[in-house]
Amino acid sequence: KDKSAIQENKAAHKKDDLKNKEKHNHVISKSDLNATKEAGEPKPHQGVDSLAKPLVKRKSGFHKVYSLDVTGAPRDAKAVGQYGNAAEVPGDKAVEAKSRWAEGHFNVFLSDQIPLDRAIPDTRPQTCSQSVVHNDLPTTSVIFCFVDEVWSTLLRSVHSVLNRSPPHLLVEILLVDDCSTRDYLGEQLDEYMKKLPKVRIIRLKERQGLIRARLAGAAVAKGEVLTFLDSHVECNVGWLEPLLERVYLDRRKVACPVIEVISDKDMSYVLVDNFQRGIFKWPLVFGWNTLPEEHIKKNNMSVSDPIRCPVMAGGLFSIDKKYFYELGAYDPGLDVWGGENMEISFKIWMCGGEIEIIPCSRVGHIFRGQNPYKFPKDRQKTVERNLARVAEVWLDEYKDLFYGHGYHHLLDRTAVDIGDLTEQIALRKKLNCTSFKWYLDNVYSDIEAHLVKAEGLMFNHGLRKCLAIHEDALSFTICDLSKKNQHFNYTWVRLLRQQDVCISPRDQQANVTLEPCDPSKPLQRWFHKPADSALGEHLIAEATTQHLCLEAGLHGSSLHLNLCEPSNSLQK
Ligand code: LR7
Ligand code: MN
Repeated sequence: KDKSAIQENKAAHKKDDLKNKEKHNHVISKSDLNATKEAGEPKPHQGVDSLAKPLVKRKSGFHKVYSLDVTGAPRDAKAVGQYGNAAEVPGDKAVEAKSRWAEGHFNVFLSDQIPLDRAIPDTRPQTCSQSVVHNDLPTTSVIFCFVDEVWSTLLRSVHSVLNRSPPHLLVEILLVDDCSTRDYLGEQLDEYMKKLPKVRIIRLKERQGLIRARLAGAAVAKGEVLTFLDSHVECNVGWLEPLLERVYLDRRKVACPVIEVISDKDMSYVLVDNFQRGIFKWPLVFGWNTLPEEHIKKNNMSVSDPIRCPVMAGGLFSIDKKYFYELGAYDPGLDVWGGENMEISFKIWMCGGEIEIIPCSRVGHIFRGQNPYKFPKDRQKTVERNLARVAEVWLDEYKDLFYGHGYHHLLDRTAVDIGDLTEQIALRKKLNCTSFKWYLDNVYSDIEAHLVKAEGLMFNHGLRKCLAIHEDALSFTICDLSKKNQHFNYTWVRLLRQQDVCISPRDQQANVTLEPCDPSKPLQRWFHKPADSALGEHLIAEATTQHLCLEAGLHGSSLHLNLCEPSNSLQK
């Protein structure tokens, strides 16, 4: 198959309904395998030097994916942690190991014992070593940004890329130092990297956070594809080509490896379950879940097929460089850590791209319980501010679900400054991106995303009548489900709403009226005390100094606030 055939396939692909895209993953047929002969077929764990015929870039055709590992048979088979095995702290070193934990929030002592080029088990699904990729894959720059990374993990990350990436595809490794404070990351690192011609170090004068640090790396990258990695990883055999292949097939595909686990305790390399995809739960919390069984069956998926992901984990992915900039890269207003994975994920899906996990590409990552570096400002505040920026720009009316799951306080913009969003909003418009509702319907249809927390009638137990809006005023009347003016929403941001008007105390006084809804007004927020609480079901006006309860007037013609009383049925 020549390249033009593939391109035709690509064109057809773009028109397809997103839901059907998986079916087109395999554009390479078995007969293509013949083409690999020409290019030579390296065996797993074969050294770079022994490649039968190094590929010349820009030659059409295919080859079997290079299962490179220059360590081949490892130099020291008996070394600590070799082959990704668990390492153990000797009894007399336990105190030392413990005291060094905080340097990286993992077992730094053990990491320092393990060879920088250790072998790890090839955990790819069986078919992966036989799969074929194009000879003329795009080149890549690998970007590691780091702050105060542990020496041995940083170096092991770099060596795993150098040892397991086809040299002709790896233009460079960019190490972006986000203003580290540790001595060894200065001259000592410069010295070390002088020996590795592909490695360039970029020093940021001020701490920028990982988002702007990545942007600094991307800005100087020379490769056609940007490959971002965390600075405590080990790339597995054959990790790179399957990622670049996806970008080659469609430059709007953003490819992520399967992220495996390097144990923070014993540094062993642990493989993860198949069919995992990246998702989020409210309030924009990243997580993993297994593809539903029926989805796997319906699409006849094998363990090596790409997996569409509603969101990516954030740290490890390949993206076409030009496409990254077309998308406006990251919102540079995001600080330090967090939320950028949501931002780039929504942006990719809503503006014409796709995110996939590629099971034939696997990278180990040390998952840590805590960030081992300082946040210039409060950590919690930094992350929630980032998330609020993302919610405001990308979530449309669904942003209420974000705020409504524990972030109500962010709505008060006099207390919380989330910065200027003009450019981000303009960008979304310019790119002509779809709505968040489209994203939910087409990319992540199994998330729970009801726009309001509750809807229906507001029945008062004391009067045994329902609240209604009649002639722009509130009053109680015989309950009737068919009457629109008795329908209220209780929104995620705690408004009691009918169309555009909301129930609101008149300042701090006892009277309650209707006002145009405005979630930034704390006075309009009602805390709902659920029915199963000892106090019974109440609606408490949040912003009143005494936390007053909503109460029906005796004759049903009014609504007011009063001191909360558990036994007062007019408050229920
Ligand atoms: O201020 C900073 N400057 C930096 O350069 C803070 C961090 N960094 C570097 C840091 O040294 C590291 O190399 O940025 C990288 C990521 O930071 P981590 O390792 O502390 O992040 P994490 O692994 O805890 O978190 C995940 O979510 C982050 C949200 O902002 C980023 O997207 C990380 O890249 C991401 N990591 C992964 O996706 C790996 C798998 C984790 C999961 C699930
Ligand atoms: Mn990490």
